[in-house]
Amino acid sequence: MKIGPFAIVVVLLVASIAPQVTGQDSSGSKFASQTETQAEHVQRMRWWREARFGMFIHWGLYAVPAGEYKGQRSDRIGEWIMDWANIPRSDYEKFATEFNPVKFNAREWVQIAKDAGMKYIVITSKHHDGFSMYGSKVSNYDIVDSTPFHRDPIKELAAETRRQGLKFCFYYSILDWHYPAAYVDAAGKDPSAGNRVTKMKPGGKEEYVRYMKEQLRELITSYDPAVLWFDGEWQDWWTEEDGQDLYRFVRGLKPNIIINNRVGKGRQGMQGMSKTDRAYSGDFGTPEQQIPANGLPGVDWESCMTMNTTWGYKYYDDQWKSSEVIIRNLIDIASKGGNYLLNVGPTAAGLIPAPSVERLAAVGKWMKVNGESIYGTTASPFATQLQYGRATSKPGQVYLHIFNWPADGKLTVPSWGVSVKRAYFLVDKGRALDFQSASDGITLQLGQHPLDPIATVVVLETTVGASLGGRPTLPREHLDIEKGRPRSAAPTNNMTNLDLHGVFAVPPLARRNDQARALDFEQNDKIVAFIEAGGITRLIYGGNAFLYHVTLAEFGELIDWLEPLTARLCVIPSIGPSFGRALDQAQFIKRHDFPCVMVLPCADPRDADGLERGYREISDAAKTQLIIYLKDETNLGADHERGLDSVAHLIEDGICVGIKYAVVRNDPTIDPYLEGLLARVDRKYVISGIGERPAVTHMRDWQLTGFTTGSGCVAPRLSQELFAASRAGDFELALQIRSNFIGLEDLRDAWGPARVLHHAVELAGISEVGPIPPYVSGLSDDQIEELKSVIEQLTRL
Ligand code: FHN
Repeated sequence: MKIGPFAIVVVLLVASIAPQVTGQDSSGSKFASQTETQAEHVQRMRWWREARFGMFIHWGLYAVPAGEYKGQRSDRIGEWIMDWANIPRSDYEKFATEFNPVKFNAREWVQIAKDAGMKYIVITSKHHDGFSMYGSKVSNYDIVDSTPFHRDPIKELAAETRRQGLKFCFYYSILDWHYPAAYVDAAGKDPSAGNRVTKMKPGGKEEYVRYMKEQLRELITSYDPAVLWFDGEWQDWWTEEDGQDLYRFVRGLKPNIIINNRVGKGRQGMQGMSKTDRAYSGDFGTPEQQIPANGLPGVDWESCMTMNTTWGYKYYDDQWKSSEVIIRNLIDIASKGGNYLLNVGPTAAGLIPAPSVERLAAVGKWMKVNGESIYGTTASPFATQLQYGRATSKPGQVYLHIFNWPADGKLTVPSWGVSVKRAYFLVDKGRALDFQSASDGITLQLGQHPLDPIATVVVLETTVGASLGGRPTLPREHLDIEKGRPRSAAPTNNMTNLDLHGVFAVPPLARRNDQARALDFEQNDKIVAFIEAGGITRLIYGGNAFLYHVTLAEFGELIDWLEPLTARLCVIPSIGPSFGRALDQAQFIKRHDFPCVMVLPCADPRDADGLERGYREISDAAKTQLIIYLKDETNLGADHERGLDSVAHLIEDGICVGIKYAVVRNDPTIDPYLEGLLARVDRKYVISGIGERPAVTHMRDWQLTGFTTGSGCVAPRLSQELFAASRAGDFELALQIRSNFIGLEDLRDAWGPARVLHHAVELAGISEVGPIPPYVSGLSDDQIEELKSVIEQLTRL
């Protein structure tokens, strides 16, 4: 066996760089990527988003000294021993001769991960020490060529991971303390030792990038990883452009691979999320050893964490987290819409330390019973953190994870705009829990003792019978025959404390391209899925869906299709605009349980008193409360003041729970009518109702709660970001994001908002939309051509 100098074989390659386009990645920043529509992006990220829990494996030569070098120990992380013990390269290389993990057993490792409930494994193919843990053809400083082991554990692990149905992924360090052209220029440090920052000899970086690409090519073509988890990108010689180039190179080799944001320079330190001041590369944020305070709607992120205080094995580090802490971390992270990448640091003999195995088994025991409340879930629907635990959600279910059991066995759950049909312990689906509903939420009777001291999961079902195979099993007397649902004490709807703080998408309505122009719900599902994937959980079906012109029969179909969505989304249909039509439509609404309905603005004969009486009758007929849509100062009649008074009355009496304010102003900072409205009603009831153009001004200068958006149906993530920036008070960023929408908003204002949006969704590749119903005509070919380029611009962001 040959001992140093270890050779690095550099192959000059013809880099196949794909065309440079910009896009917006799910780590919140814009990125350079292959041409990928948002829908394709959603598809590529799907498995990862549903997985929620993975194993990180830091294994390498540093497991040989195991945290001690010539009697020197440190409380620093073990895999950095070449740095903190100032070990010159030639000395560190000697660890390879002692690295012989004969006890390594891929089947056992994968079994431990699988039994813990983990869905993917990310292993260090090469860490900062530059040692390749696989058989590399471009370096013999690897486990096959330079250790007595002479086996390729990565090959065995990749095969076994697939055999047991998990996803196999790689960690790869951009920082490489072993690369010949790299050196350390720091006081007291050996130039060939490890160090946080290294420098490159002239021409060394270009050479190293070629070497890295050759290693990544062999890693991807030989082992087919599902994720590339880069690290060590903080070197001064590494740039965002390098990151974008490497991102493209890797996606060029495997288009559906997922790459973390440490490929480029976007990461904000250990907080891990990407900055948003420009385009950054990467598909997800990487908080390290921490969990974000709040989730970030629409942003993919994964928190990586050690089980003790080191990533690489240190024989004396026994500061192990308890399994309770680990399980609650997993729940906390899932409740904020993130993934948990939990680390193990195997020994040089090839064993995962027993304390890790024990804790993973305990996590697995909990996941065996409660996995459903983690996998494939999305973030908590509640506006604020629950004091007694966390929540995750899925279509038709919200999972409460109770950490702190209520002394009196009663638990209050705040309303989130959706009504609860049934509640039960996840471990005992057959036994319904009693609960009382009130306007601000429900109170559950849980009983005296937790079923699991770490986290007891209660399921709140928001669609009758979902967990019992879809058929209602409740006794007839419990069923409100007319509504076909449990007779609950709750008022007819639960919008009283509607949370208008957010983005409401106002989607178009797809129709079949046939004589009948029937509503096409297969395509409408796609539009909803796309909007939801962008992080928007609130929908208003109104003008953009041409509800002014739907037939009553179509309205009935639409309502039947919308109702199941209410289980996971806040869905608001519209009725009217005329009184008679609204009353007819109310017959459909009252049979379902929408949080409220919006009344389309009336341009027919009307006056304030008449309208107020009409709205009260409509609300009563529909058995729900209303959002009033103000598109013009005369919508409430010629007497503006009187009109605003009537709105104030309707709010006071709980008939109206929100106002969609959509009166267009050239300068929305000057708006006496809005001033008059806000002088009468609390601004928490008023939402900016005309898309991104005035939204920032409305939220900044008028403190309106949120905004509705049509264009956001084509770029939901961007709308979410505009809202998040505004909510955070970063209006400069919000205005920057807003600027991306102006192109489309201009065309919508010029040619008709709903008309343009209808075509825009199809041009964006989100769904087919079919014809626009009569009374409104489609766009001309020239207009569509012009719109196409605007959409291409927006959807690439
Ligand atoms: O320096 C590395 C460290 O060794 C470890 O790999 C962690 C894992 O995320 N990342 C770096 C520190 O940010």
